[in-house]
Order: sequence, then structure tokens, then C-alpha cells
Amino acid sequence: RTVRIIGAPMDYGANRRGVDMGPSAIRYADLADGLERAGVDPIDDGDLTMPRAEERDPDADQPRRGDAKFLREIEDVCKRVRDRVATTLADGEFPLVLGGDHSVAIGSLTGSARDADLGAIWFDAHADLNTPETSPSGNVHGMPLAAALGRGAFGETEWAPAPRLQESSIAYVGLRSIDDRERELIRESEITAFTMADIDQRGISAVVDDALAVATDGTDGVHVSLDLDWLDPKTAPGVGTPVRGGVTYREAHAALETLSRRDEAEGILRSMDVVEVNPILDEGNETATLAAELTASTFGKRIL
Ligand code: DIR
Ligand code: MN
Ligand code: MN
Ligand code: MN
Repeated sequence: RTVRIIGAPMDYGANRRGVDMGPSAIRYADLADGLERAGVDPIDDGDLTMPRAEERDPDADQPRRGDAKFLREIEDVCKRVRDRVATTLADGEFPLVLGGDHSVAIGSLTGSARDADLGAIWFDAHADLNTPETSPSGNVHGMPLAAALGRGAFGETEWAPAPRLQESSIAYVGLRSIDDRERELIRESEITAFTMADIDQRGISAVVDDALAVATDGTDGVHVSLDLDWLDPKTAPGVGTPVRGGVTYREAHAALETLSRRDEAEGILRSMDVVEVNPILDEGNETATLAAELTASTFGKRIL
């Protein structure tokens, strides 16, 4: 299996404070080596070029589609992520997108759901379901699922929604920070939500099995979206929006090993993104190292 590494050093979705260095830090943490040890063949495409930061004040620049900062820049990047993901899949390879902030997932989801019915598992402290209308921050990294689903003002754009992604095929794992209006959106949606409380009660493996059941039912493949703030900040300090009470180091590995075992048996995994690593906020590159390790676990690296 060939894994094509697509760097997307995007920071327009999260206040532009260091998350653009994520792809570099994850590579530095021996991602390619870890993937080889997992038994896959990595090919590194390098980084997509990001549009130059414009001179306007982002807060003064509210584009026509409601309250979403840098929407034009994000659209430009996500269309290129989307096309790179789609052509990678058409070539029979596995697209691995390295963020950058979570807004890059708009590109991964729309690209991966172009020629297949897609399920998705969202490992995140946050639900990322805000629309420009409901967002308290205006940061698009809190909105990628809404965009990919064509919700809110994103529904009128030509770069979203993802053509073959149904809400009912999406599962959250590990939620613990949800905005008030976002809570209503989740309740009204058909997305399945497993919170940290579910993991407390039932254990990570049972929860991931259930998330897999959601994401594989009636779909052709599963997209894995791994936001490093899913983990507890003690384990993953290098993220822009840490929330305490996240999964442990072992729970995270167990979750991705569960995906990997299912994938070995049934070939379910289709695409992945690893996002929100912020080296400026990190301690000795440990969050990027964790990102690289968890990716290797997803592709089959085992203790023995
Ligand atoms: C918050 C934070 N829900 C927002 N979202 C984050 O701004 O929409 N997503 N941090 O990863
Ligand atoms: Mn996120
Ligand atoms: Mn189908
Ligand atoms: Mn998050």
C-alpha cells in the first residue's frame, strides 16, 4: 500500500499562530520511518503552497457568506487539497493530509467523497459543526464538518458539500467542548456522537467499534480525521485549543489500532488527516511525535 503524504500548512482557519508548521514538525518526528515500519510505502508530496496573507485586518474582512475569517484563502487551499486527495485515490494510493488547522478537512472530505460513498470518524475534543452563523469565533477550523455537509452559508458554495458524505455515516469520538448553538446542531443532526463520558463508561475499544459500525454501514470507505486536541493536553500540549479531560496516550493508540485491525481484515480505510499540531505551543515536539506514532498505528504498526 502506498501512502501519499500531502502537507497542507494551513493556518487561516485558526488565527495563524504556528499551526502552519505542523507538517514540518510531524515529518521531523520520523513520520515516513514510522509508516515504513508499519509496512506501507510512503511517498511525500511535500507541501501545498499557501496563499500569501493579505494585508487586510481579518476581523474587518467579513466575506459575503457570514462570519467566517479568511474564507477566500481557505477555499483556495481546500480546493487544491480536494483535487490532490481525489487524484491520489484515483491512482490507487492512500491520501494522508497533514495540517495545518482542521479547516483542511473540508478538502480531504470533499476529495475523498468524490467517487465513493464516504463514512467518517472524527477524533476531536470539538464537534467542528459550527456554521458561519453559529460560530462564536469565526474560525473555520470549528466549521469543517458543516462545510463538508453543505450546512449554513457553506451550502451555497461550489467547493462544498462533499458529494457523497451522509451525516448518518459520521461518528464523533471523544467530544468534550461544544458551543451552545452547536449542541443544538448536533442533536438535530443524524451524526452519531460519542463523548468522553461514553469512553469513560464503555471503554475506548467498544466506542471505536460502534463508531466503525456507523462509518462503514452502507459506505465504500472511511475517512479518519485526527485532531490532536482529542488527546489530553498533558499528553498533547502542542495544540491551539487544548481542553482537559481528553483521551490518554494508550487510549489513543488503542483506538487507532482498532481501526487498523479492522482495515487489515476488510480494507475499510480510505483517507486520513492529522491536524492541529502547533509546534510553537509544543514541548520538545512531543505532540508532533505523537501524531507520527498514531499515524503509524493506524497503518498497522504493532508493539510485537
Ligand atoms: C470552537 C473551537 N468550537 C469554535 N473549535 C475548535 O471556534 O468553533 N475546533 N477548536 O478544533
Ligand atoms: Mn477539530
Ligand atoms: Mn456505494
Ligand atoms: Mn479540536
